[in-house]
Amino acid sequence: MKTLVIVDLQNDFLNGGSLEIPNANKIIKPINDILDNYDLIVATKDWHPENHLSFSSNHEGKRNGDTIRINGIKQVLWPNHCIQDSDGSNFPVELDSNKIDKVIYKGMDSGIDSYSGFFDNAKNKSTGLSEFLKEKKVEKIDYVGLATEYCLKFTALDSVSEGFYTRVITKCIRGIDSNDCRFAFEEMRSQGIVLI
Ligand code: VGL
Ligand code: ZN
Repeated sequence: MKTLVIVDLQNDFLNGGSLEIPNANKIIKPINDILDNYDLIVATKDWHPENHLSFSSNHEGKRNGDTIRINGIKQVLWPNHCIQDSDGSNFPVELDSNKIDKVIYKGMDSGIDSYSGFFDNAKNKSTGLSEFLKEKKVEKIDYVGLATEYCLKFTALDSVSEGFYTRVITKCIRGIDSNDCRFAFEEMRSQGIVLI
């Protein structure tokens, strides 16, 4: 079963969004163009409550980009983004989202972030993605989406550790910081992820 996972392709990460990623809109058309190559299309959605710990607005005296440490886990602070049922959490209208078979939600627990589409950042709780894919007998997965050095990377790394043959389609991803993206590419490659 040819399977594609689209990571966090949501308005808040796109042009004009609260956590806008440079040139992110450029991946929408190339993603639309490959959708018909797949038998199964899954999308993840960052899906935060308003009181989520990753929002700097929920920490007095903190600003976007600051980092805090909670229960031993480093947390970058972000602008409010992808709040449940807000327009910023929606797929962009330009995406052929009618072709998506399953949406996996993550980041709902106000006390912990979830960059990966598989597990929260403490690796304590599954989102159900791995169980869903294994039930469908999926063995190989291609990944596209946002952001290269955060949710895309952590999702792909967990994909490998869950035993899936994992590829990332590089023309269909974008990141926040070009240096961090270079490190992310190296890390993904070193873990056996195929970058195409
Ligand atoms: C993401 C920062 C905060 C992502 C999500 O989708 O890469 N980045 N929440
Ligand atoms: Zn988030």
